[in-house]
Amino acid sequence: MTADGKTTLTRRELLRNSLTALGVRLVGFERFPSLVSNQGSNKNIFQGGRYLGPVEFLGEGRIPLETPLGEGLDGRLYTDLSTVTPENPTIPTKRFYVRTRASELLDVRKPWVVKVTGLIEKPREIGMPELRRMVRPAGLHLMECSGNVRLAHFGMLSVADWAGTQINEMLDLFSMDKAATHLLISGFDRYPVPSSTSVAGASWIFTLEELNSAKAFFATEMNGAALTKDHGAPVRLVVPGWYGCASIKWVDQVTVLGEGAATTSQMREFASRTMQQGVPQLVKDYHPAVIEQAAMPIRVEKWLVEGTIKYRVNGIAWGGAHPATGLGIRFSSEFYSQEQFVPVDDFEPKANDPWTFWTHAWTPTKPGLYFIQLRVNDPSVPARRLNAGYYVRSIEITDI
Ligand SMILES: Nc1nc2c(c(=O)[nH]1)N[C@H]1C(S)=C(S)[C@@H](COP(=O)(O)O)O[C@H]1N2
Ligand SMILES: [Mo]
Repeated sequence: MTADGKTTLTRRELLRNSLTALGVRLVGFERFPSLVSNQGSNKNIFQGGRYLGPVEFLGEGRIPLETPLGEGLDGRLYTDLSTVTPENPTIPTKRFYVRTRASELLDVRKPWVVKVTGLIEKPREIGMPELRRMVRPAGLHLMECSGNVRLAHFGMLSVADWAGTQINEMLDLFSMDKAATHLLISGFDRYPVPSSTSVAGASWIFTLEELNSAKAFFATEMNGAALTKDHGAPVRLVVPGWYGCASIKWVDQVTVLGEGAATTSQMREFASRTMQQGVPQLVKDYHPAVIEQAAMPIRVEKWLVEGTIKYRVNGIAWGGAHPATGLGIRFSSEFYSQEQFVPVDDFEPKANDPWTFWTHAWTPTKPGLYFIQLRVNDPSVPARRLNAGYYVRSIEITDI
């Protein structure tokens, strides 16, 4: 397709064809093992061993990673999670996943304002200088698209170091009616070309309590610099612990609402992906779009240790409301398996947001195809996606 140098495909066609036509980008894996710290029970297993190379995950498509693809609502950039290490837990902005790229209709030359209306005493517009005066560091937060799929190597998951204005602080500027219970947060979402897969119009309705307990904020900076266009410049919502679909970009309107509101088109579009019952028509029937406890491997390394081949599985855990007490892992030759889970060697959960890193040493007894699945040891922890096998990844072991 590109061999003759005459690329006539549009970016969107490229995205459509990329499953079959494009190769997977190669990464310099060699530099990672030395960076990974050895803690816990299998502490020194790999010390003095020789790193032989990575084992690629199978059946995850050939979409190029960390390359902007497509335009507008169909625009994507998938993060390469295999390069993430505990020493560098944030994803640089140009590698942070993108779901929906900035619209060509977005006019960033005229001063941006956020219109605040609804059940408040004096509706008015807030300009960026006023918003920026309240900006404070917000720390590291993870964002995951509810449509984060295996065919894109689960690359719609990233962590950045954010700064912004806490929603609460902004609301303090207003005197609210007694009936005020919810906020409708809307962003610019008009595109020159309609999307084949997504609905235009981006807004989400939260209870004031949900925004408060999540410590939601209007971000103006990520990783120490102003937001980029594709990530929602000049201002976007970030709701820590919730799926990305609630983190509205290009925020231009905040409406204070009372009880009884109907769900927005964005909420209905993402109903199944955020695990709602059917498509709720009313906000009161819509569950918070929170990320439940999840975990997956991100890099499998092959090592030679004292004459034997060993594998080191590196992974992440994220989501959920409380740090998990333990993680189990299993390597099975079938997707649906009776195989028992064994405790992950090195897992010290510190937080649910952002991600926690774990490693596990594994010595397979026979070559073949393996499905790697994780689970939390405590069955009372909600983990529907994890338990349904959503994040199962497979590899082929040829050397033992
Ligand atoms: N205005 C607007 N905001 C939006 C979207 C959109 O299409 N339009 N997509 C949402 C979805 S589905 C996700 S996962 C996040 C992605 O944010 P990112 O592209 O900065 O990673 O933005 C959210 N905010
Ligand atoms: Mo998303």
